[in-house]
Amino acid sequence: MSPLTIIEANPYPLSLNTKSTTLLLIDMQRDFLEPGGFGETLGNDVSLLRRTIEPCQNILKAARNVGLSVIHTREGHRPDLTDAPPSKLTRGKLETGIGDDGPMGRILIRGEIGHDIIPELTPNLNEPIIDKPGKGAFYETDLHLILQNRGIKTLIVCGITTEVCVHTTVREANDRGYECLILEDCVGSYFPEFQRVGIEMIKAQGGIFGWVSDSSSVISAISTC
Ligand code: C5J
Repeated sequence: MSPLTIIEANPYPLSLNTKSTTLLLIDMQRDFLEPGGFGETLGNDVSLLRRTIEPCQNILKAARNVGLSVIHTREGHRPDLTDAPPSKLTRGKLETGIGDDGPMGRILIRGEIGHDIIPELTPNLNEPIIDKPGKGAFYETDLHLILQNRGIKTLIVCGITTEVCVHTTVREANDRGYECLILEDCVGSYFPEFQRVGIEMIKAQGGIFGWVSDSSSVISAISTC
């Protein structure tokens, strides 16, 4: 069977080769998504993010079935916080912020329960996890190196949050020459307006940052490869 397929997408259909495509799942971490986590303690409605879990599970299952490369990311820091810029630690003047004790361990610290990926999307052993100190998955990580070594040209992007880590990563990917396909039902924001505008921005101007599609369109296209 051919690895080439065409995905129904906006602003126009995207041709991709499953051999040079990776599924990138961004920051599907307990502290952002779970009731009682950091995101909820900041006053956010986590159900706005949790609606992405089932479609992400579906696309992850389909990707594994057809042997598509899968990569996960997590946002977080070393326990001594030496990789966290002071500006990131102090901004927001939060009562409980990065590095402080939170409901699921120290907030956004590697190794803590809240920092881990939600159990619904547990990575397989052969799926790299990129631990990133910033919002973008390319900044101070080996993601670009891994993608280059695998001959990856196209990223199918899922995860949270749409306007922060998803957008930053997609912009970084564009500047490095990757094509990005963002799955609208698999990315989420605590702010409905940011979700809507974040998606619009990607596909505006002929797809200035890439294409927008959804999990079922990609699943039906790759399942025939
Ligand atoms: C945020 C993220 N919003 N993963 N992180 O701080 O988007």
